[in-house]
Amino acid sequence: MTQSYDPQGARRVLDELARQGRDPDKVLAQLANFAVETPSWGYADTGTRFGKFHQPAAARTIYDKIDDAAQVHRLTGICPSVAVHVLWDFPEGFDPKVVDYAARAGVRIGGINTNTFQAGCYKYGSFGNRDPKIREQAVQHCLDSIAIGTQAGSTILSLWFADGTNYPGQDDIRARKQRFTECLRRIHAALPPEMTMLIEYKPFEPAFYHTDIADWGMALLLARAAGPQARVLVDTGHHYVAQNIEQIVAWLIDERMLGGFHFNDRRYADDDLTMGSIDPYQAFRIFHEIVNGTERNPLPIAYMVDQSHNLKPKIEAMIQTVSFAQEMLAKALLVDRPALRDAQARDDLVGAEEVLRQAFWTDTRPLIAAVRQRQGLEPDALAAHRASGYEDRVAKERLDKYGPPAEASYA
Ligand code: PSV
Ligand code: MN
Repeated sequence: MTQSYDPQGARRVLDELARQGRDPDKVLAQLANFAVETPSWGYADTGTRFGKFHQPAAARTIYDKIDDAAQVHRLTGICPSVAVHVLWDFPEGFDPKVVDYAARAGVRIGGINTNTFQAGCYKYGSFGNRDPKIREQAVQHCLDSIAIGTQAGSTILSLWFADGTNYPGQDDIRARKQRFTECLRRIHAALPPEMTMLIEYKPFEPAFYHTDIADWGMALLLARAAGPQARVLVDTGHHYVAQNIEQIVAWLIDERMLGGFHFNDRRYADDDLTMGSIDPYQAFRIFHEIVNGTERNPLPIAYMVDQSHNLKPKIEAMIQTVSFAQEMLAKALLVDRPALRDAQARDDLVGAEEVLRQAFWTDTRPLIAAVRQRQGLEPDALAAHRASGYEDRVAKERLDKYGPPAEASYA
């Protein structure tokens, strides 16, 4: 089913690097040091507004989610942190015991994701709400999230707002923008120096007429207005289908304002599908722009996954995603940049595109297997996970411990 280790395949990629006059060890180190954060909510049961299909092995508590994230890290070696969603993971309030638990499991708490979209009071928005009391409540939630981040040793506050309106005329769009600016400034003022605040955009859903932070330009303006520790977060699913995401990435890097990613794939909108399952070439082009823009001028970028796997086994889907991301980074590192610049300088369109295609069509899976072997890991993380029996074991443990979810049917 999956790829076994092919030392010759790895050798072929290393030879190509040597042919380009590159240091293969440096590339191997870049791949080993790549880190992708996985989301706690990607291990739990989720559904659509039409229903939920439960999985017996799905994580129920933050402790289960940490265990699952640790399993992904043990097998891939590149997922040392897990993003948390304040309300979903700490419904009874934050318990600092979680931090030690994560450390013992071999991971740490990563991005702190706020939730100002679920409670009934946010029906007409949070930071954009006309009612100052609701805005105050949303600001307080974000300040509490900063405090959680400080206790958890996290350096990322990740903000996504569902705010918007459903009908023309429902509210004053400019007034809402001004309320957002003011609230974001207040949050920014409370950030400890080591914490970055990421502002995520999304064109629609749940708002269907206008969304207050609908695209990267709006997020960029708000981040600039908020303060120097604010950056833009690009969720790959939050774009219209025809949009050129890699250009957005290139521009944000050039502005030094790209702070992080939420990786996933989509066919229609925010579908939360496994990264690369629909359009691997687009993911490659995004990594190409990252390498192109940061090779000589490094930029701290938080690579995170934001996927909800309704149908696939959750840990398997996560392993697929992070392995894919590492494979795409390897392809982007393989791009023969001097040859590309040369072809560009001669207006050789075909030659330039062929440089990209050459890298894209090179199978980097054996190289990732070699990186894992150097780290003392199994070369094929997915096969190793399947062979480990982890899924069956935790399914049994979780059913014994919690019983089936009230509305679940596994038949
Ligand atoms: C919204 O669609 C989003 O992308 C934000 O990042 C949320 O925090 C996350 O999904 C929750 O699933
Ligand atoms: Mn997201």
